[in-house]
Amino acid sequence: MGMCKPSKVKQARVLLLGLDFSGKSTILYKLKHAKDFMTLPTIGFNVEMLEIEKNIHLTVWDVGGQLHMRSFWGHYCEDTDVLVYVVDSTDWRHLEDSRREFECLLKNEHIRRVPVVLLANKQDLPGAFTAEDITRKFKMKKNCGDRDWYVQPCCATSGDGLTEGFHKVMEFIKSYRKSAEATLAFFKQNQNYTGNPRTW
Ligand SMILES: Nc1nc2c(ncn2[C@@H]2O[C@H](COP(=O)(O)OP(=O)(O)O)[C@@H](O)[C@H]2O)c(=O)[nH]1
Ligand SMILES: [Mg+2]
Repeated sequence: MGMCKPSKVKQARVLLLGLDFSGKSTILYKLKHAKDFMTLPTIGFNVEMLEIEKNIHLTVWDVGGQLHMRSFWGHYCEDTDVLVYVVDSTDWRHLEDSRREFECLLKNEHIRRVPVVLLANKQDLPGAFTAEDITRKFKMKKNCGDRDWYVQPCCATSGDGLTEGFHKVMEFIKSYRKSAEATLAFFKQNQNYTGNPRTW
């Protein structure tokens, strides 16, 4: 009887959030299928597995951003490795709303140390705020504290900037897991340790 080889595939979980109409589902399906998709407003959530790098499977949760859905965002935070927050860089009317939701999200205890990639989407449209504008308006330095963070300009419809954004996601996942491993090794010496850090 043959022995099963242990799987080399590693799993990580990415939470894709942002106000409705910011472009989350377009980003998800552009990355998944490399082509344009007609999106409909997301009722509830979409979830897809992406393989940006070989043998690392990202489970990406795209949760609806309508007002009534935002109160559920917190329920999706547990076990998250990276938060990807999408902003419609042209929607100056809702930018403050988006920032407020973002700040509230960062306070969730499950993602207290989780790295953040903010995608400043819709850069193809005239009058879009730049990544630098968004960095300033979202007070990234202050709000993200000592967690890893990065702001990537992108255009979900053409795909520009998405590869760069998700390479940053991969880089953050690896360093996040590495530091979790170090934490685990340190605390394993302590018999009373009952935590469950996110190691591979
Ligand atoms: N011009 C432009 N339109 C975009 C871009 N990203 C998304 N959209 C459009 O914005 C609308 C909302 O996108 P969707 O992915 O459904 O947003 P979601 O509610 O955040 O999932 C759709 O009509 C998309 O085609 C972009 O980068 N540029
Ligand atoms: Mg959607």
